[in-house]
Amino acid sequence: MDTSLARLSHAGPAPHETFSHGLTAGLAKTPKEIACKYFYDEAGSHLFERICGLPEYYQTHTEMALLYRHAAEIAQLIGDDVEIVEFGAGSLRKVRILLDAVANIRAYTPLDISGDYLTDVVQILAANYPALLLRPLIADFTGPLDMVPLPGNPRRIGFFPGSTIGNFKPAAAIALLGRMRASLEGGGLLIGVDLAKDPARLHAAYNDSAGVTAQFNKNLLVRANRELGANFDPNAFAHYAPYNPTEHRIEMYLVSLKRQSITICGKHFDFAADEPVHTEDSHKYTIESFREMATHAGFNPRAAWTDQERLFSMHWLEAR
Ligand code: AVI
Repeated sequence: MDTSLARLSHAGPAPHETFSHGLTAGLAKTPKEIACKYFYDEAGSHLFERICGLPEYYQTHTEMALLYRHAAEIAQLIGDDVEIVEFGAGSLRKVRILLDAVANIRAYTPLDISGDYLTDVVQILAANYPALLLRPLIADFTGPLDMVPLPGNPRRIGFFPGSTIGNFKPAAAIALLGRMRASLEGGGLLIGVDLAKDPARLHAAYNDSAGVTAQFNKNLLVRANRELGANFDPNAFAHYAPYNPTEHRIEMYLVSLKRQSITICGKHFDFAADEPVHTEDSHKYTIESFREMATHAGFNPRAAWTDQERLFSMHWLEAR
């Protein structure tokens, strides 16, 4: 590996983005909410990995199958002499499909808020792809996206799998796609998007029989207890994840099972019996509705791939 560019650039979270600030600000709102970015501490990331392997959670294996099946066509659209920029902590299994299919990748730039995750990525990939230039970047991809150009300006290709775009409300999703588009400087974006489907299928995916999604949701409370000395009893909250067909999204909540008062960092929060705390939205699109959204963000949508059951989609978008 060429280590000259593999130094981790570090920004660190601004004070208003820390878990303690985000949690207490969200619980002070009416209705109460906790931002879904706080799911992903170490325990939460492991729980999410387990979700990805659940039989009900069709998204991960369907997306992997799409990537394998269409790798040659995707590689042709991407072209060669490119820099691949991955937005957020992805599964290395997914990006490897691209690294193996695309000819002559100049650099791989994984962008994530977790330095530990990036260190692991660099170690694993450096061993397997010794000729690849790795330049991990510690950054929040929802913020400004400034990347130093590589010598010779290879075409920039964004990779944003896993339908993480669905966790943003449509207006915020368009804004995020717009910032990604600007950072790609005329390149392209390969993005995975979950599709609207039978609500029963969606409901099962977010209410799995093994209870892993419930544990993932309640990990927010466990994390608050561990990191901030809060006194949540996770058993006094229920995991609730209905599908909202009007907004085309799964909504996740933690519902207080009784009247209770919780102390976090010296602040008191009262919960009524049956009071919900909103923890996540996961929007579902049709291929057409997503292409329309991408167009609003300044992309020209080109190819789109889906599976036989039309569960999940991959899109190739060109930056205007
Ligand atoms: C990361 N994100 C796309 C997942 C989703 O499906 O919205 C997070 C998740 N929440 C519950 N299960 C999985």
